[in-house]
Amino acid sequence: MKATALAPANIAFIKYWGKKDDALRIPMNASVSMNLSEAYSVTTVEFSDTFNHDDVAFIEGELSSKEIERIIKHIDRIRKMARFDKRVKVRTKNTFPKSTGIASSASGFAALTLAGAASAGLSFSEKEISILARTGSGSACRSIPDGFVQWNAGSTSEESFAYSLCPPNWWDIRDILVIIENTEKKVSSAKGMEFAATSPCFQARLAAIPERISRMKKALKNKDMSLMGSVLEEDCLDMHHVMQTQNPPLYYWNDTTIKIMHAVENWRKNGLAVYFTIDAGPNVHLICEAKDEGQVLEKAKMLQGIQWVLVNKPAQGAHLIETHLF
Ligand code: 2P0
Repeated sequence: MKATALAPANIAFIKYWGKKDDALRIPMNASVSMNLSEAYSVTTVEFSDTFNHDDVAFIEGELSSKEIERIIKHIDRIRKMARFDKRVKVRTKNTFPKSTGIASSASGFAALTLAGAASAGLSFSEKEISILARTGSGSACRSIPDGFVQWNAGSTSEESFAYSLCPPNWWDIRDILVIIENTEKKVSSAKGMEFAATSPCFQARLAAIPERISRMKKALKNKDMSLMGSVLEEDCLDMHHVMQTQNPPLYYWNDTTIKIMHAVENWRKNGLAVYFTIDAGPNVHLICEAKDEGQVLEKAKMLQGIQWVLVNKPAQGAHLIETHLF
């Protein structure tokens, strides 16, 4: 059977950095994120006895042999659960160019997991799909539930899954994603995370997270942008502080990133309620309420050294769709 899934990328407000189990991708800390409406992957999977080899490809772009290997490894997990050895055809596409530095592994592995499980005839709960997606790429488990999402670290695979805190229409906020450069990142998150515990700041970060998550949930509950903004900036800077003090250190920011961080501070001093967060790359996500979108967008487009800007709303999680890619 052929199945196709659409899955959003997500932006973490409380970030995942460091694993307690590398193979199972069980994180050291819980994280909180929002699904992005305009950055998503669509993936079609078909298992069939008539295929004589696995055939995995990206539509409009190339997949490296390493990426294909990681996808096949995930397909093998699905084959094992389905107790069959049928060969597979996989086609996938993103709404954003893979090389822009927008995390494609979260949306990609979430869509692959849902379409793969459906194509294999496995009827899984949302929790089971989230667990399986996590084993492909950690942050992919957060792209399964709807809207605003929490991923509990857990200490076993069964305990480490994501669930929705609020639906996408709970709060009309924006992630105005400012894309700065289009080169693939030099050190992958997976590689970088292996060294998280070498930072002298890592234990302090882990200790601070439960209270930070409580404040984030309070901000969500009360739709309090000033609280949400201060917590998400605090956690972003804390994660980058850990990255920059790891051995070897990781510097994901460039000159333009830092200029935008200063610009955001100035805009806020002038009364505009906008906050930044940054992942494992130089791009900056500007978080604000819908009412401020116009003003933030106008300012973002005037920034020097940027490539393009993508305006995201909170979005539904991964779901099956009827339009197949082949
Ligand atoms: C996050 N990142 O919470 C953090 C912020 C990057 C910085 O999740 O090894 O691609 O596949 O589990 O999910 C990126 O890590 O890593 C990530 P793997 P993943 O969004």
